[in-house]
Amino acid sequence: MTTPFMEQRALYKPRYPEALDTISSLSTESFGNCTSDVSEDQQKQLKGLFPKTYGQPVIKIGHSKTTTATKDAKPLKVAVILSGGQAPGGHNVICGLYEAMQQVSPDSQLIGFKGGSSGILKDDYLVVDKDTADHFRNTGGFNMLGSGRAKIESAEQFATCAKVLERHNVDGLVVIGGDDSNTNAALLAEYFKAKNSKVKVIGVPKTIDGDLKNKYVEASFGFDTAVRLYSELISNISRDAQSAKKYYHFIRLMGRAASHITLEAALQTHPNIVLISEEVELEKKGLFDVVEDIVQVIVQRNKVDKNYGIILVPEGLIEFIPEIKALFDELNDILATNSTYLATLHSFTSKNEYINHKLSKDGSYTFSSLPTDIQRQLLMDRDPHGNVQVSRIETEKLLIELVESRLRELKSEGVYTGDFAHQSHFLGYEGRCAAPTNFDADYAYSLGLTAGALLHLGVTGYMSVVKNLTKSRDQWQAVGVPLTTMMNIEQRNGQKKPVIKKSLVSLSGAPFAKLKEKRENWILNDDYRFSGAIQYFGPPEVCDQLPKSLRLESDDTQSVDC
Ligand code: FBP
Repeated sequence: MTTPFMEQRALYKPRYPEALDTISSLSTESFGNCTSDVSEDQQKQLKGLFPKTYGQPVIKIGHSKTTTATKDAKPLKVAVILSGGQAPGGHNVICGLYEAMQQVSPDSQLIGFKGGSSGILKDDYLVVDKDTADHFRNTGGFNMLGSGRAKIESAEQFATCAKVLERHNVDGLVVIGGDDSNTNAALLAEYFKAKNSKVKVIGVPKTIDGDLKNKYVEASFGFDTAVRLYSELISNISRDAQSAKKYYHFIRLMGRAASHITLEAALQTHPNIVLISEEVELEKKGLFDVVEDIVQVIVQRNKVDKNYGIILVPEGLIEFIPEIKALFDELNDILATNSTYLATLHSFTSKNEYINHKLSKDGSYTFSSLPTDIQRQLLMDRDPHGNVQVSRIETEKLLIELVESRLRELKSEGVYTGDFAHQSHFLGYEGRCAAPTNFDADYAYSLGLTAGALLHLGVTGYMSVVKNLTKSRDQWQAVGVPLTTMMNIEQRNGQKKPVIKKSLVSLSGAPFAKLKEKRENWILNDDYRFSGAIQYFGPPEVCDQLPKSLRLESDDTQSVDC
């Protein structure tokens, strides 16, 4: 069922770097040495784990003087998966990839496995052809193929994956995913190279969380659209708060461990309070310190007759509060090492008792001091990559409960005279499948073209990267970056594992500096900024905006209006 919006949006032609117009005659140049930021010891371990793919150069894709045109290039057969959480722009990556392959040869064939990597294991796929690409171009969602969080992990799964991909006779696999999915892509690339298989593996940086970025990757696609949508909703809630003057709105925002989404949304909307998990951790603030900070603002605002406000809370906050972080570390180990026994305990009370008995004295104290609902949420299964599912922990409600109880104390002491009424919100899923902004539509499409170019150039174990994102599209630069260069060794599910390093908010970076400069002014003055809805049609000033944090990281910070 189509709508006027869908019909018009389908006509949008994503913009991309000029060099990607003639993929069949591309060449690569080494783009300087590839340097890793991890310790020498970790680099040595990574080299041992990835003997075939570690240490490859970063490559720039373009037309050099030595370019050799390969007019009658061999058709490509490629498989693609969408992996992990939905992010606006996923379909455009597939359209870009499909169109890159068509440039190489009209006989190229793209197949998409359904439901993430489990689709490969089940050999469940569909053929992506021109009609499919035309139907899904510029649309949000991952519904063309579906997605999944399963991981290809055991020797048997690697072998099945190889069997399926080799039976389809594919030249390459493109994994569109976040840090964990791209880690899986690196492992697959190494596996295929070690067995001299022709299957090459390329990753594409996807996630609304914005935590898949580093010195080579400026942004992940999907972040811009999701934050813009959350910012519109926060702006609307701010207007409601300012009109009704009766509620404090505690708004938890998705983003997993990293607070990038919350930071960007704050720069776009100017809430009264914004919590940044990375700062809470650095300042070693306990749960009660965080609550006290909020309470102090509420007391101050009450003195000027403002008993309403907007508080932004990153969903990963709870993992950064020192006593809870320590509790998580203990819980993760207990849950991983006792999973078989725990599966036999069916009631929450019996699980709770067993775990409490295994926890250290401090761990048990922290755990017992939390409300039962939160305890229950902390014990929920980790995802297949060993991550705590923070989207399911209602931190905003925990904060409300503790703030309310502290304000009651202050009221009885006569320090606070207001009435604390509150609303809680969780903004997450509503942003993940929106139609991509122009920026995400163009960026994702360019990443797809780049992935196709990398496969045509015959490399493996690379991430498709587009650089110079704050410049005009003709200055965007397509690059291939070795996946192993982004890795470090971390503790996952009780074991040391190579994983792509998550990027957290840098407290010495320009976006956080801008927030610090501005946020004092937002506490008492209601400086709410109305960011408006995502605009798809109209003047470039509104349609072609970039994330403020991306601009602050790349451009002159004074030129960024926040
Ligand atoms: P990715 O890391 O896979 O991109 O997922 C992003 C995300 O939306 C997080 O912000 C959130 O914590 C998580 O997915 C929720 O996962 P699920 O979709 O499994 O509930």
